[in-house]
Amino acid sequence: MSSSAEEKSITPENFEDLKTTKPAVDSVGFGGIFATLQQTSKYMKFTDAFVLTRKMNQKGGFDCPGCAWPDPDDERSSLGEFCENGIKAIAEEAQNKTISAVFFSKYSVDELASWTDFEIGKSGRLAQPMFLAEGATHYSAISWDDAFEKVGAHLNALDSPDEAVFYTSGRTTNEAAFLYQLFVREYGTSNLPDCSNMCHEASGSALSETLGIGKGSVTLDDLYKTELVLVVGQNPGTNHPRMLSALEKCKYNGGKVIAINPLPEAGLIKFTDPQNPLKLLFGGTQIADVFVPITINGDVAFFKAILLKLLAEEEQKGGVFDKDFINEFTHGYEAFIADLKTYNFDACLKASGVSMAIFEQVYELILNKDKIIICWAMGLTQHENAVDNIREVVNLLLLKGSIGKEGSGTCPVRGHSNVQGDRTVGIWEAAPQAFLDKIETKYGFKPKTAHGFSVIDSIKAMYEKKAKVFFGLGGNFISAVPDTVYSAKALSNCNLTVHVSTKLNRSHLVTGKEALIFPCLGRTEKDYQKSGLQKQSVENSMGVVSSTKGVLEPCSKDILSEVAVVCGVAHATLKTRSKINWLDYKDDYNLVRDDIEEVVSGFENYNKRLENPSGFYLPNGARFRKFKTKTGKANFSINKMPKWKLKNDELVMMTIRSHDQFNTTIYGLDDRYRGVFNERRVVFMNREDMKARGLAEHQVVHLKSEFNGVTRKVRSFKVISYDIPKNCCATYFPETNALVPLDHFAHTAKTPASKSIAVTIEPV
Ligand SMILES: Nc1nc2c(c(=O)[nH]1)N[C@H]1C(S)=C(S)[C@@H](COP(=O)(O)OP(=O)(O)OC[C@H]3O[C@@H](n4cnc5c(=O)[nH]c(N)nc54)[C@H](O)[C@@H]3O)O[C@H]1N2
Ligand SMILES: Nc1nc2c(c(=O)[nH]1)N[C@H]1C(S)=C(S)[C@@H](COP(=O)(O)OP(=O)(O)OC[C@H]3O[C@@H](n4cnc5c(=O)[nH]c(N)nc54)[C@H](O)[C@@H]3O)O[C@H]1N2
Ligand SMILES: [Mo]
Repeated sequence: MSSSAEEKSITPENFEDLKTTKPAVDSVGFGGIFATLQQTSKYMKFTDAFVLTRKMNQKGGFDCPGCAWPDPDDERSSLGEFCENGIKAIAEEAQNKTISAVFFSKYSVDELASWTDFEIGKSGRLAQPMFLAEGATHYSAISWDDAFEKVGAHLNALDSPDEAVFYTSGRTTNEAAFLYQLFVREYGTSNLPDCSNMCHEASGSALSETLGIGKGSVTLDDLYKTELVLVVGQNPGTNHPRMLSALEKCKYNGGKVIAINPLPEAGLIKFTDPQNPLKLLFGGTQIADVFVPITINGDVAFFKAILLKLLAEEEQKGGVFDKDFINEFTHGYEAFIADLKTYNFDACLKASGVSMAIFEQVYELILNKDKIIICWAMGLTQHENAVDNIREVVNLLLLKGSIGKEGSGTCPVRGHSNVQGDRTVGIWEAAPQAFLDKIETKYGFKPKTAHGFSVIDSIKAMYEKKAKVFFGLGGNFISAVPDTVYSAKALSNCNLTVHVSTKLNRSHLVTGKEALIFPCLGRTEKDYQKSGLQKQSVENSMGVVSSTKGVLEPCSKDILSEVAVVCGVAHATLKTRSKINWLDYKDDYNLVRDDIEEVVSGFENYNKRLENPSGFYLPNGARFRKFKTKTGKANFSINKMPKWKLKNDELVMMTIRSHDQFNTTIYGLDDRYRGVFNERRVVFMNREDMKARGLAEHQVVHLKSEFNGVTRKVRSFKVISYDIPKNCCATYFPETNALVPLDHFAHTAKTPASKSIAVTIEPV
């Protein structure tokens, strides 16, 4: 008997050999350089490693497939604009091992699913298209043409195009993403869920409503010139290491930094630039001037406390709020102030878990600065009240007039390297009508206007057998989504699951009745097509579009670019009923960019401007105080305090990234900055909470969550005592995703609440 999809979706429960030390206070430095060398020498050819590090994030080189942090517009380090975790990302992609039919005939799907995610990832690059027939135990080889026909046959057999789901992960380039959504819309559905639904969707919702653009407003230059940066719910030392160089530059120019986080993350406390030899010898920069150890999901309460104190000062002495800005550019001030006055300062501060002494330091800085930037990531977006978190951040910036002027504004720090670009070019289950109209004008078919499925809706639809084909362009759906066991059942209900991937992952093992793996080129590889070597383009977290061009030879002759895969699937599915010559695009990507220029605003002269080595900025109204909201102004908003309470002995759990992973890709088993080595099945707890439960260091426990009467459980985690506020705990994503209830998500944005899960700890 083969194991069930539910069994295969869960990571193995066995332990490695956990070692813990005191967490680091310093980030990068020699430790980072050592880790980088280790990573490249273990998994890559030395010559490849050399070529890659020289070309990474260089003008005319390739865009790092890691995070979306921008490159400096002007000077770039001649050593390569890279970081330890960028090197890990490319080492993972440019592995010197490949896997093809021989590998898949040796290992059954069941056996592969019994491996850890770390082992699965290290098996090598996918090198050949593979097919899993109904009832088969092993994948077998299939030709590209047969595979495309199979997808087409399945899609064309559905009763309605809405029975198919087309997921995108944020590494996909603008060119591939644009063609993909175009195909999906011509096929007839708007079911385009993407990783953004689980990531910064709440930022998009909150910012569109309040400032008229779902993206951040600042540039890198603003960060250098600001007086004060708040880094809220973000761990840049691990997830956006190059951001630390920008913060360091800001500090050098006299700026101050406040870090608001339940954990004293190493990079935020002290940073040593790996590209500056003197700093390496003489110690790094103290980054955070104030560290605020907030309770998980205490941010609305904390910001309300700040807003109340600012209001009191404004009413007593005046001169605190930027009244000229508020009068000219904003809407809803009076209603916002009236609502704010209904809150009590002491109650807000208490709910935030922050001491009066620390509060006052933060308050003084905010009171006395006029150029403020607020940066945030998943610590704000993955809560039920995520949209409120971000709208409250905007309220603060609006009161201070700190938007649309130099050194001020919003900075949601995006995750995947092109997640922002994918949305810009149309990967959106809820695309605006104006965009759909442009598609209709250009291509002569009417795209579906009703909104499609987000990630959460897609899982429900598959579970209820309303969706029967799942297609993933990149990503690792089963490990990334909430409620693993329920979601595995949902995927296994499908007739066909297809993944376009560079590397093997758990989603290839938790399949529909039939499954396909389409191996594709990665960012680092050369993309040869009929018209010659192709470049592609991406948009970073600050709205700069630039080109990316691989430098290594492809890992196999039998893999295709994502663009070629999309064209192949579109051609095989739509055949003569299409109004588009799909196969032309793959021969020359300039044609795709010409189309994007016609359909998406801001891309005038796309091909020409892409020749600029630094790329070009997309239009951004908020940056210039042009707010394209319903009121035509920047909107104040009214946000409630989160209501939910912990029961009995529950703790609130956040699922976070270790230093050795990129989302579901596990680079290694260490979390160096947090002093955790050789194990991922851990739960970080406050010492008092451990004591109250009689738990010893490294004791083995199970974790349980209860939501709306449903109990979910994950087994075998070791307790680590840590500097985390009382009643809070932390585990790594994706091992505990099975505890995240599918129906616990951010209002408006539907982002799973992966950072506020009520759990109980059960000693084994
Ligand atoms: N190396 C590496 N780089 C990456 C990624 C990766 O996995 N590895 N992932 C990429 C992606 S897709 C993304 S979205 C980003 C993610 O980047 P981050 O958002 O930095 O990633 P997380 O580990 O989820 O960290 C969230 C941080 O928020 C804090 N936090 C949790 N809950 C709260 C809260 O309620 N309030 C506050 N104030 N803080 C809270 C946590 O302690 C943690 O420091 O990174 C991108 N870059
Ligand atoms: N509990 C919990 N869950 C979370 C989160 C959390 O913090 N906590 N974070 C959420 C967030 S922020 C995100 S963004 C999602 C991430 O969700 P996803 O984007 O779906 O997951 P990744 O792990 O980034 O995807 C990794 C896979 O992408 C494939 N891949 C890598 N590079 C390429 C490429 O260039 N092309 C193609 N076609 N494939 C490629 C590889 O096969 C690899 O196995 O997870 C979300 N899930
Ligand atoms: Mo993300």
